[in-house]
Amino acid sequence: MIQKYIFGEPFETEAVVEKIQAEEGLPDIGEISLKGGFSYSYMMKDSDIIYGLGEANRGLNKRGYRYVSDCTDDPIHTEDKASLYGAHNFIVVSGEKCFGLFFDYPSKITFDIGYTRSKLLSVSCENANLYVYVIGGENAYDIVKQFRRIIGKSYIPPKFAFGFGQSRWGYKTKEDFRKVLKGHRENHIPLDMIYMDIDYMQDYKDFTVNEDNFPDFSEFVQEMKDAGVRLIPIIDAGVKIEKGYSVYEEGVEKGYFCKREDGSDFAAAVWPGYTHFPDVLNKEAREWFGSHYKFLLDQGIEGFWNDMNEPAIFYSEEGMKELKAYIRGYAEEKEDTSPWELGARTEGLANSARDYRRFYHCVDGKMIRHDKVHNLFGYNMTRAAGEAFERLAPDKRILMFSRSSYIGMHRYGGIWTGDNKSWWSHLLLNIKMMPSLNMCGFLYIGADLGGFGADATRDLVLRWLAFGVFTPLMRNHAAIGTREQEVYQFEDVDDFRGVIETRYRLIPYLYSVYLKAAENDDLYFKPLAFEYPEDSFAAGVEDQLMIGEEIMIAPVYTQNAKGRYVYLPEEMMLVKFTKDNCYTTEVLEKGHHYIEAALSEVPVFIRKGKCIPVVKAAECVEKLDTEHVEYVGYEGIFHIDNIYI
Ligand code: MIG
Repeated sequence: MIQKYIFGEPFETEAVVEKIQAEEGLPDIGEISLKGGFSYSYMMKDSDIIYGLGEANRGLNKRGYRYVSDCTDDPIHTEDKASLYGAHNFIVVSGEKCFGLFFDYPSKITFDIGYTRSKLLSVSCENANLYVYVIGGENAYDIVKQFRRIIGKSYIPPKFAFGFGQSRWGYKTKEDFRKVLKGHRENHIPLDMIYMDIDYMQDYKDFTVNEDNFPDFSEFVQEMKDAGVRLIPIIDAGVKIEKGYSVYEEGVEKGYFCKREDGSDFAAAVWPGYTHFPDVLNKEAREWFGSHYKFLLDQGIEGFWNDMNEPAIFYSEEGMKELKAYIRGYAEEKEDTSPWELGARTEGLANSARDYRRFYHCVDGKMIRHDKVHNLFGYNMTRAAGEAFERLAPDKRILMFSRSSYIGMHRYGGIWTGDNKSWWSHLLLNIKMMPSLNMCGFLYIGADLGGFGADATRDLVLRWLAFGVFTPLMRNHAAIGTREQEVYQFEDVDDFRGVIETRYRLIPYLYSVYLKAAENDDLYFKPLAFEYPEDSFAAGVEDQLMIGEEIMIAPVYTQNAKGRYVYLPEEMMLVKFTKDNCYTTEVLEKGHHYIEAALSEVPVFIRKGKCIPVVKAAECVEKLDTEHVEYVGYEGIFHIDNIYI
């Protein structure tokens, strides 16, 4: 049962697509106060678990901390951070009483989940203009599925997007891309995608390609495709201000950029220098921006990643002016001011709340200040692309994922979890975040495997890839200036081959699980508690995940570990996928086990009575031989009509 409540005059985010009649009065669970904004409070029982919040920090159970939905480009995801790139305001209270809550509010909103007071769940925001949905159901799993139904079907990527992707910020020339291809093909490590980061563009201009490096871009795209690899270019939010650059000139002429209060186009510096932001909340501007993806589609491109769409701002013209004035004053008059203050002001230039109040969107003829709808920018940039693909390539699936997002965007693309680091703790964070994202509709998801910032180690990359075998998006990505972490750069590449080949052996199975989840508003990754609600130990397990209806995974995420303890909520068959397309099996009793796993091995636990289809690895998805399928697991029948091979 779903109840909808209206407070004030909410902005239509279009997160929810099902028409629901609004209720009179207030929800009968918890309390609502409209004094000085909006706040919802509920006293949690000791045993209540709080699920949800999608792309958020810390655990699967969100209890014990506070989270702020406020899409932020912050590349240092330490434990104390309250905001990441996404805003996913859906939670489920799971205990004696079970209910879900969705706060459809496009600006900053705080979830204090037993942080200020250990039993108090409090959700608050500045303006009391929002929709609140209260979702009843038998249990947390049921509530999640009902929520998923009202927000509409999740995005489905093309099948090649289940292959392995290699990325690094810094690849620039054809040779850089050919080197990656060669590194994989010569070492017989499967590869389906190479990502093009900002350096493929001409001066970081969206929908351009560097002419010197790629004088014949479509031929190069084809050359790669002939070798089984798709090039996947990045698109940034800001459009470079440059005379003669058609995207800029059109946007100015048509009035499709975000404007200042005085009607002039707002300028924010990002990679290209000063840029304007396309007003993707404005329907016509969104259509216009989306149409530009055609430039790359026409050259054979079949996938994109949308970046910097919080939107990230290095500094604005106004911010720079203020800083300069401050420095002048500092030098001349304020010698007693702390130099730290000067540093803080410089740092505070980026992604500043002041800048987010300096520009406006035009929605249905009304000007809306950006900060009031801040969390919708990435969503609508990706929606621009998704809607354009429906027009430009209606019969084709296009790969699309974004950095910033809001619920609703899951219908148009997936997400990657942004600038993590080559830290073991971020591998664990990656594991815990996946089911939460699924609960909010995002199915095509993954983190930068091996870690984006900081220097990776060989064992970290291997362990992270072994988890990445199961994330729909399986991409190794790293920042410029960090240690090279392409898999063929390391010693004993056959270990890497073993892990990545395991992914390819499982693609028919994993893609099937994905399609079923997308079609049935279901989860791809589930917490153990969703499958074993009666098992009180399983309720607390956060580092093992259920996938589909057949398997459980328990990734190793500590350095130098030979394996790890795994809890089996029922008897299961341990299948260890090993190098050279081999595997071993062993049936294990319900309970606790220490499971060893070498760096090249990928353990999978098959549920009692189930089995999964496994094929032989190939160099790319298209070359998988799906005629010869082996069923691994308990003897029995895997319903053929349920797999999409
Ligand atoms: O300010 O395009 O999260 O994946 O490599 C950094 C360069 C901009 C941030 C993305 C990252 C990408 C990087 N971008």
